[in-house]
Amino acid sequence: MKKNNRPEWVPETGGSEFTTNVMNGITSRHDGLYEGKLRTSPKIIKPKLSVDDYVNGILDHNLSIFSKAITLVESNSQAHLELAQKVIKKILPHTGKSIRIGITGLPGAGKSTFIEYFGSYLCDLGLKVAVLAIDPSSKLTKGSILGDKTRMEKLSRQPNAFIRPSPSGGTLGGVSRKTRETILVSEASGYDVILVETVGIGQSETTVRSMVDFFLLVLLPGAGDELQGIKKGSVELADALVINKADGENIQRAKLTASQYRNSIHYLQPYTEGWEAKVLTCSALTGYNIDKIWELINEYITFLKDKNLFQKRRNQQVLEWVHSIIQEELIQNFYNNNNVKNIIEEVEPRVLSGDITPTIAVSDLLNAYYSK
Ligand SMILES: Nc1nc2c(ncn2[C@@H]2O[C@H](COP(=O)(O)OP(=O)(O)OP(=O)(O)O)[C@@H](O)[C@H]2O)c(=O)[nH]1
Ligand SMILES: [Mg+2]
Repeated sequence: MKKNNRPEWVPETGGSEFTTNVMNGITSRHDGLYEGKLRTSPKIIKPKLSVDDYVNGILDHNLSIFSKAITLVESNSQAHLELAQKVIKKILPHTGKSIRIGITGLPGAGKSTFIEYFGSYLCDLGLKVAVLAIDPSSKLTKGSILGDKTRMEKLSRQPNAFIRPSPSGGTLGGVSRKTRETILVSEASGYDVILVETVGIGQSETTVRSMVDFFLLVLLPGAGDELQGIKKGSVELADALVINKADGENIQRAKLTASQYRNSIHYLQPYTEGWEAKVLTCSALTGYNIDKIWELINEYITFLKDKNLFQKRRNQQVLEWVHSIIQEELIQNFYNNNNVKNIIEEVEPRVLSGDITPTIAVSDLLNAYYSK
């Protein structure tokens, strides 16, 4: 320490215990204010990533860029949407290599717990696993599905796992676009298995079915369809049913439930021609039969590939997606149209009072829509 930079009260013989230093003063004006140019703190400008930065980061498995790419895909801003589309177009040749699995079932059936065990099992096999969710109720419940990553504490600690809660906001179509594109980004970044969780109520089930290869319905032991609130339609969408919570006192009940489902499935139209949905019992708590479920999925994928159905179905799904976007956009455009907005409130009561028929009402509304 320079001697002349020490306060005057430091003794001549003072050692390093007197660490206080004196800074040189500044030249000031008569009012005490600094005369020179004030130094402002440097602006922190986050460099914007280019399309190629995103693409290279995704392909190089750069986790930070990968996460940014997902955020980009999930953004609702038009500028981000355009950038995201450019990125997706470039990564497309590197997508499609994963196995996409949908998991559905009523709240409390144990989907998240199942994914936690199953996902960890796959990671232990050396696979990279991405867990996504579609939760149409998330606007109300602030994301019940995967809203809380602690439900998947073990899996979220796995370096080979990536967990993303349901994107929030927007229509189901918007949410499904984000999830589909997140699947593509995950695949390009080397994820081998994609698990998409959804609740077994409403449209979201059909939506998830249309973006996965394999669809698993998680059920509880002991209760029949009616008690479980499961619609026949949900069972018909599934490639396999698992009766979860087959542990402790529930083992026998789970077996019985499984055999009941096996019997009733014969009468249903299989979702995949030639593949009758398989029924297994499992426990997401003890891990019982988790390995069998993975075996079954592989058997199913082999079946699809042998019949040349794997790529055929994926192609169909892409085209269905295109058409569903068109439908959604057109409907939105129709209801946002000012001419339609102007007359719809008069038209509706006239239909109800019998003044005009529904067909005439539609024709009036469409004429309003098409008139300049
Ligand atoms: N005994 C037993 N309990 C289980 C099993 N799987 C899940 N549970 C319990 O069931 C409860 C619900 O599990 P979740 O995994 O949150 O169910 P979920 O289907 O994801 O529910 P939502 O996300 O709300 O639709 C939790 O308390 C779990 O600990 C199981 O195999 N055996
Ligand atoms: Mg859950």
